[in-house]
Amino acid sequence: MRIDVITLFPDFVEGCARVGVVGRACERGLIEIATWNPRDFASDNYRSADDRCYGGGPGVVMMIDPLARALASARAASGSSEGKAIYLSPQGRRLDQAKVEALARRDHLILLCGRYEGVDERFIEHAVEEEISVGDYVLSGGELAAAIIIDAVGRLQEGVLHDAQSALQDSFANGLLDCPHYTRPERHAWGVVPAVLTSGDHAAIARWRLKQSLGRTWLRRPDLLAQLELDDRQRALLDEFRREHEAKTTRDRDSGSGE
Ligand code: 4GO
Repeated sequence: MRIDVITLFPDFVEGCARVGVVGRACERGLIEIATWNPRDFASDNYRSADDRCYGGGPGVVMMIDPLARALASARAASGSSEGKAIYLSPQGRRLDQAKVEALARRDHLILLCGRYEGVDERFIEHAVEEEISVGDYVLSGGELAAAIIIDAVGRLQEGVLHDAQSALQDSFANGLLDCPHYTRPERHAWGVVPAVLTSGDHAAIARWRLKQSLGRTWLRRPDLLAQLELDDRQRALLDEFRREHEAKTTRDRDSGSGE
């Protein structure tokens, strides 16, 4: 996959793309990332890429032409003559794992990072295919949001993760939150690893993990659970989790009350 990023802070985006799993994927040529700085396409000696807001008020807006020229260069370099950009903004549709998976299947993305008050609306109308938000909060620029997309999409590329299984086990891959994980030591002052995980019984381990995933999703993200159609086995596992959870909270309440 190739990702072109239009940004006033190319060093930041390139730095993000150099670390960890995605960094290794870039080194191995599984992902190619290029940045385009609208300042390099300015028409004045000040390298201006922004100007004051029509209608008054504080702040500036990114101008159409430096952005349009940056986009044209990204298109030329990537051989996609009419590719539009994805604009990262709080006005966009909220990103989720299903959207990440859809983006990951494409072979080219152009990400547009705004700064200041954002981008001239006419650029969005003409050159943006869609707006995506990484969450309901405001950032000072789109670069961190772009880095989130690059990471989430990059790690799903064929051959990027050591173990193809690990993406399948992620939170959300099956619409559920991930189960708890443990490593050595087995016994610690802060607790003991659940015995099933050291039993060697793979079927029992898989069952325990699914039960924990269902239970955690029920406890923490009932909204996700409501979107799923659980099969009989999943329903039974969740019922088991709920009974155990109920019993434990009752025990904790009774022992904590001093009676
Ligand atoms: C994206 C960009 C938030 C998001 C941004 C988000 N804030 N929630 N800020 O994905 C235009 C100028 C948008 C600053 C940018």
